[in-house]
Amino acid sequence: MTKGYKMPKGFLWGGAVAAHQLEGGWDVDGKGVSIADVMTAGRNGVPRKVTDGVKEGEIYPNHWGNDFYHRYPEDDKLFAEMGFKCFRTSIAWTRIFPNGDETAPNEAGLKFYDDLFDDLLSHGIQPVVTLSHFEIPYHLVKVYGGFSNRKMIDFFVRFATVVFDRYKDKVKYWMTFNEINNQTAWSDPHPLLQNSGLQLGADDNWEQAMYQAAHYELVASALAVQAGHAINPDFQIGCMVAMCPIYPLTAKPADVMMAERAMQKRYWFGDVHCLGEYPKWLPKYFERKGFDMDITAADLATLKAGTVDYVGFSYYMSFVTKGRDGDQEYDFKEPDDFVENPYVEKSDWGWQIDPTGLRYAMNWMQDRWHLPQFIVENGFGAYDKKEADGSVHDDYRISYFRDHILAMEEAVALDGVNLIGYTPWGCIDLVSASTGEMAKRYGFIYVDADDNGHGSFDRSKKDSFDWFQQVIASDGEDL
Ligand code: P53
Repeated sequence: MTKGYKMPKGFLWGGAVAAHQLEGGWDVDGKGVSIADVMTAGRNGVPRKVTDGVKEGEIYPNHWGNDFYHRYPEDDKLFAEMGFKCFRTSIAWTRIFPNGDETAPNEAGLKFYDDLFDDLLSHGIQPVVTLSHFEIPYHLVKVYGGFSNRKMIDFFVRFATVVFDRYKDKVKYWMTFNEINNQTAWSDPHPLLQNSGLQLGADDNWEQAMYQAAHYELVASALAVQAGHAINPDFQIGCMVAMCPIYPLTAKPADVMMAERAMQKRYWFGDVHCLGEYPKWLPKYFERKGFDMDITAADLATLKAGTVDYVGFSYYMSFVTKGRDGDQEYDFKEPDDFVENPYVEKSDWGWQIDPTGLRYAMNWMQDRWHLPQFIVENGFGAYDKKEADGSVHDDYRISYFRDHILAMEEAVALDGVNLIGYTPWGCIDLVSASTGEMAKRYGFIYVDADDNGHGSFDRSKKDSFDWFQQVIASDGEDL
């Protein structure tokens, strides 16, 4: 057994999920169609497709998830058995506002989360809630162009206000936009669609569109923070960034400068959320690129008045980049400018495994943003093998968690980082966001379902279940 450091009293150990990846029940009780409901299944190395509405004959794994919508009482019991103090999920926007532009919410959707939160609370587990986690109403995508449209700010703030008000006595910790910075990377389909609901054509300037959509989201987030604090001053409302630190490949000055610019381009979202201001390099960059941005003086005042209470972040991996000979612009572009890290191993999906990167990132954020932090995702997607007796021997997952939790504890115990809690991703197996697979499993709890939604959906414990239970029981000392 590895000896870790005891985490402070009240530390929030738990687990994390997102509504669209586990609930299923995609069209029940008045729920509308979300962007996740029109994304087909992909595979390791094969991207998902987005269809124009729900089409006959296509496979949409988010339609069933792991059937949490119908099975959550059983799952909450297992979370309680593991010792969870909190459970991070999202509220599916389309359960509350099926199309997104209604003025009155859907009562059946609101009731579902009342029941879920009450059940969690009855086990002593506090809900931690993300407002927008890759599940924008599809109607807002089709009719308004998602967050390319300033009107989205009002729709989002209305949604936020309704749920803040409804759950003001049940939920204390909130986050506005999941992994708001994930959309800096180019891939197909572009994360701009999943994050912000933008469907781009071949001629569109995706980069300008990304900065504009992110700006509207940041304004929407700042307004939501203010609305939330007015409803309940005890609310803690955070941002959520995908933290993958980017290292220079060597000590060559051009490599170091490129890595600095890469960090700026990936984390300026956090600067705005936490400090309430755009960093100085960014208006210069817009000017040089000729981006014509809709950013008003009123917006800038809103950003300053709506800074977040804490930094929620995911940590899975780190990246590496290098400079280009003779290039003084350092226009880092993701993922083209990534190179392999010769010093670390990778998962089966090519995600670089780097526990020290977590400690490094926590120090970096503490020094830059000066706010409490909350690790709201961390984990290891792997192919699991269920044995004939039902057991799953996931020692690779235990080993990933042991190393990452130790690095997290060092950041707290040795470096003084102020950390609120730790919620491993996909604490129960669910549908992968990038590939739509069930086979990319993260859970301590196994769900008997395959990529096509076949199986009993029965739950069972993996070896990592008992291991994490002991970590929580010892407050992080027994790893
Ligand atoms: P999946 C990319 C890089 C880091 C985190 O991811 C990411 C992504 C996008 O997939 O997403 C977060 O399921 C996200 C979750 C997601 C989880 O990481 O692709 O917040 O919704 O499931 C793991 O293996």
